[in-house]
Amino acid sequence: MKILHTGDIHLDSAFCAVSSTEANALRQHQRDILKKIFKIANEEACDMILISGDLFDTCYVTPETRELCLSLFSDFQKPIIISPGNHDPLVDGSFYKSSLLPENTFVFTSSELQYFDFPELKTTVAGYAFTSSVMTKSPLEGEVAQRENQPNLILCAHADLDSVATRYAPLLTSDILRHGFIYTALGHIHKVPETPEHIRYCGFPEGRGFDEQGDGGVLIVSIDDTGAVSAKRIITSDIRYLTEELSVTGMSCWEIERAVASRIEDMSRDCRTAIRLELVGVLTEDTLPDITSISKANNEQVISVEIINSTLCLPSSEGLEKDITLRGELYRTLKGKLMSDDREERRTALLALKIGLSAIDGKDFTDGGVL
Ligand SMILES: [Mn+2]
Repeated sequence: MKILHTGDIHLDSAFCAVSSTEANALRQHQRDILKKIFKIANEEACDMILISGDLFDTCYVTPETRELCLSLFSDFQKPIIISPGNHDPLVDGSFYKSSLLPENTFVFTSSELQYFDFPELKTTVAGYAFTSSVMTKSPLEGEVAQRENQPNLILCAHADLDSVATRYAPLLTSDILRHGFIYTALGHIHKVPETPEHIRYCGFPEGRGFDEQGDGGVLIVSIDDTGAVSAKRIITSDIRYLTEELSVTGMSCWEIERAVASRIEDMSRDCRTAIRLELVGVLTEDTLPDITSISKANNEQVISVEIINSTLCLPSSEGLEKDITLRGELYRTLKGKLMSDDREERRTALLALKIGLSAIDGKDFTDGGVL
């Protein structure tokens, strides 16, 4: 048996950061990704689709998205099982309560564990629904229900795995194992974490911003007659967001421009990519790169380039190291944090140093790009 496992699609996202025309185009693109997911399910000859929550971004679903879902669901003909998530909980007026849902669509309706049986597939899918935007209790707590003719038992759930204090369904791995699920299809955590085998987050099918980095995809899960499970990921995204750091220590202005251009080329090689590149390292003042000229990439694969200059750019850090005045003392005090592995700490320390040196020199640090 083959299953397509997806979730966290967030159809009809608001896309507040862009104009309403662009936001409409992005919402249409999300619908195209959904079509692609169903096309993959057909091409892979999947016997069912599991949607582990957050199919929609909110409880409000646009008429276009509603129509598309209804037609894709009914055309698929085989079972589609949905666990409403914290973004699209099962509430009054929800799409999931629509009387128009096709017969092959099975939506969990309770915050307690429920089961849908598919005898022809020798499979039972367990799950639950978020019935509001929070769920503080795990539906897997307590006794394990004794069920006859135990078939392949699968869990489809929107949950925050092994996160005890979460407000988003605190499932425990130990409870999942106790219930004996042969595969657990999870949604909610968009950046796919390390999990035990056969307990998998599907991740997003396409990133919507720099908080959803990299390629998006779905999982194709195969279960053989002995109950052995294997999963492969198929990329579904047409575009992606990527953030990388580039160390430019000791480089000349020209070398930096060349390194940036080459990195942009690498980052956008396989896919249309929105790029955020953070320059780090130590430079001397006369090699400060011209950020405006190097951000202009002439490459169709590149959607956008944002260069963040986090370099430590000093007249001479060596000079400051030995400086016996307040300038040197400030540098030495901040040095540990300037070289820290933590990006935020480094950035804050650099800003503190720039402001401090400007202040000591009697310069206006609110101008000239310092703040
Ligand atoms: Mn969620």
